[in-house]
Amino acid sequence: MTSLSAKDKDTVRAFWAKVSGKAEDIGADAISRMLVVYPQTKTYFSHWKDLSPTSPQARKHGGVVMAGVADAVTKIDDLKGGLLGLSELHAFTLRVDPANFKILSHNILVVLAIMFPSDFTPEVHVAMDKFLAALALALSEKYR
Ligand code: HNI
Repeated sequence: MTSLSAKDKDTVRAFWAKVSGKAEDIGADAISRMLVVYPQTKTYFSHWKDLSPTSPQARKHGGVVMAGVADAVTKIDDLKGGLLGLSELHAFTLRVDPANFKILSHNILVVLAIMFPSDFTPEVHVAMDKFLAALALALSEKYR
């Protein structure tokens, strides 16, 4: 995986500062799309009452996940170290197949492109893609 350059990190921080006020909306749409487009991801949320795109639980979980992304932005210089606890939770307690981290990252990128078409330049696209890939890798750290 290509690592984040100092410039990529600045780009991620600046873009995040612009969009973070909409974090819950971004997360809710990304989770809803993930459940519709990649229905195999529904297995992890079988305890929810409602798995539809308008599910209040999906909305709430979108906010939770994006709070995790916001935290990761502050730990961008050491994602592996900074996210060990969250990795451990997903590996040992939630037992989420790490293939799903890539799927969610893709859905987050799609939503960012739709919600912020003028800010989502190719430069922002590549920096956010690298950041989400590094985040997914850091979350996979505790699996072995
Ligand atoms: Ni994830 C809980 C962050 C990807 C399934 N997840 C959390 C929590 C955070 C979080 C934060 C709450 C932790 C706590 O309670 O202490 N998850 C993230 C981040 C990503 C991610 C930052 C990637 C960008 N999680 C995924 C993926 C899946 C997933 C891809 C499955 C498809 N996560 C879960 C489940 C829970 C969870 C399941 C528990 C939620 C619940 O309602 O029980």
